[in-house]
Amino acid sequence: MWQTPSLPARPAIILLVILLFADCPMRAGADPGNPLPWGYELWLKFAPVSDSVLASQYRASLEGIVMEPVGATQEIAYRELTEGIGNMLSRPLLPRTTTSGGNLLVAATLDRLPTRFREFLGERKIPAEGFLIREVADGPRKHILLTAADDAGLLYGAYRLLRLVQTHRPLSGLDQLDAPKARLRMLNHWDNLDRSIERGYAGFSIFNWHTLPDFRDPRYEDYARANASLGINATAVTNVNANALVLTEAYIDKARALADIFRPYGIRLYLTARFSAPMEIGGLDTADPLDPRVSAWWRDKAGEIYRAIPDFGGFLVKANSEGQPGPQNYGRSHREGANMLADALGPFGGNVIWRAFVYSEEDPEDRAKQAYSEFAPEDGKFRDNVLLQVKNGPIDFQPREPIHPLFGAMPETPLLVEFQITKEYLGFATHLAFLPKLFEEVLQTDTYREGPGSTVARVVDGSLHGKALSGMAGVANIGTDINWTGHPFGQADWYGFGRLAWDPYLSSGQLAEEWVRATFGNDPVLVASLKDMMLRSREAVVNYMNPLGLHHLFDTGHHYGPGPWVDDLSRPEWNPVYYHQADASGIGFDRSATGSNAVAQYAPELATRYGSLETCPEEFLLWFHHVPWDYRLRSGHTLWEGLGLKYQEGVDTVVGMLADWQELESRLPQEVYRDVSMRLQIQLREARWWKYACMQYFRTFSGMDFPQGMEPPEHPLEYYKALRFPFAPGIRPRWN
Ligand code: GCV
Repeated sequence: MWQTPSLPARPAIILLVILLFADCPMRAGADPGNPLPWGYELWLKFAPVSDSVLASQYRASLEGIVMEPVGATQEIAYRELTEGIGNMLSRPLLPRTTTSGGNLLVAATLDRLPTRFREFLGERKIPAEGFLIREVADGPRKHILLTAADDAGLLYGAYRLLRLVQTHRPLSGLDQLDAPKARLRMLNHWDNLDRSIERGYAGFSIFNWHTLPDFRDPRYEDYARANASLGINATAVTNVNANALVLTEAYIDKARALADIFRPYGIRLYLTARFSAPMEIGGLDTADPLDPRVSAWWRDKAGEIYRAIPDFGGFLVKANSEGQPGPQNYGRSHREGANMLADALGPFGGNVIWRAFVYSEEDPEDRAKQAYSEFAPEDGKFRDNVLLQVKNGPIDFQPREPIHPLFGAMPETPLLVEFQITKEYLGFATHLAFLPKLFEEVLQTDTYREGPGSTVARVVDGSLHGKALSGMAGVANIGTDINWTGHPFGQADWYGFGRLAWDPYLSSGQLAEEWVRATFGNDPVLVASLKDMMLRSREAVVNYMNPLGLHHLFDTGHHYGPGPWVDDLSRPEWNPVYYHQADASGIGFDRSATGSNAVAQYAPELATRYGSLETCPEEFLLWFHHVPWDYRLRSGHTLWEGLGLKYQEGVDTVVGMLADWQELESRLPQEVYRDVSMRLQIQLREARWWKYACMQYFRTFSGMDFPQGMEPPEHPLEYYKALRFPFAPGIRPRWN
């Protein structure tokens, strides 16, 4: 939800600092005598292996490299392997031939692999973008073989091998055949052409459209590299609340420059298409998708783009949603709009990614039901190159939501699951909330659409309905901040998203551990404590913001902090009171059969589970039910008591996180230690703010005393209601 705000003013000093650091390169021109500030290198530091026994084992396994790179992507793989392994082993990884002595790293795509190494594949086939890394015997010698069917696979395999060494995994007996489970693994940037970022909390956009195409900021390549290291293979670089200008000739040329940089890293560029572009930049008097002049305009536009960017991915479209233009402006359906664009892109191999995030101010139906009602009946009626992009839950990236009912409900339509990596609703860039925990919860939820085991992960990988085209999109949390993500731990969200897009079955625990090892090193105490802290962090945020299934209690527009009392916005569903429905009798949105019946949009197993008070998981209680204040929770507490105690639990978890962090001071780089300490202090203060503000407000309905065990509020309700944040970051500028 957003509202048109006044233009955010940013102090000149912040701009100056950001610009000073904005073009800081990770690789190109990095000066070894002048190390980069902490965080810029992300999880790609490839620091020397500190354990001397392990380091000598690695040195013995990797005595040289046999690789004759062909083309830009293989050159990158070669550079990564030689530099990365050289760094980690504190000695160069020198080129060799297979006839020279020693245990070697042998890396080549299958078509260039020496014949005697092919036999090590056996019957196994390496899929597109996949790779095999295997320790193979060559008489008394043992080589590490890295091979792939294509260049992208070789690059991904190189990053995997680097990760194995970086996280201190053994190479002996290694045998990993891996490939991405989904075809499309994508970032969505909500970046505007003026470099502001809608819901961005880490500075300005890294994409400087003003200086493109001539100025090729080294950061573009560092960005591509970071994505490629995770397997991300697509990016939409402009906001879904789109500006038609990006489709003009000058901007297509700028986009070409970006696409050229991304291409060797296996990344295809997408742009957001404003549906009214034929009018705004094409001189037409309509954007009606059934008007032949409009479809001809889009066909020509597609041709123009593909002449500049032959591997252009396609358009990402937000239409008839939150004020964006779309086919419904002309009485046409989403299907008609999407198919018209698909016909324009189809001849060039492009896709249309059509977002299902729609809800209408004219529609009195429960907002949680509207997307399903709109799209489910259209299944099978979209062109093959249309993907429907569906947010993880039916409302809007809340700290916890049940899964979107569209998952598994459109067997004939390719689907992309959309997550938000930027923390619009999870505390911006000051709160630590490890999002892969949220992503994992969604991915592992069973839709039951094709019987038990029909998880959302199987929607992502396409296996649920045999789809070749499917995947995952994440709204990026990246900006010009020197560490890319503002909060140092925001890097873990980018990392975890990318890894899950590659393999939606990975566990959040594994991802936390990988990231900590790659980022902070392999000190076992650090790894165990940080991993534990990260895995607790998301539930803490749920508890102190939106416990027991409450949702969208955020203050208006900027979504910074609590505003459960807001009831004066023009559209009912923009008001938090719409979502919690607190009154003297209780609290919660009745979406059971006696209420909006949103439960009926799920498969019967979930509909029954969610629809009854007795079986509804308590984490979704107030999402699906309006519950009396004195209702007994499974703990034996009344709902009112349980609510207060959940808020308190969230606060207490942050107290624990801060204490754990403080224990680690001597093991952490000072600048990160200080940075995260300050952010955790803010998080703690704000967790208390959420608890006090919400409980004070809800008490006006429950009329009950605060439960024992909950710290009493610091201020009266009016104090919290009066707080204002006119310059909170991330709001869309007025002119867009
Ligand atoms: C890009 C939410 C956000 C908007 C965002 C929208 C969307 O409503 O508040 O800023 O707009 O989602 O996903 O399109």
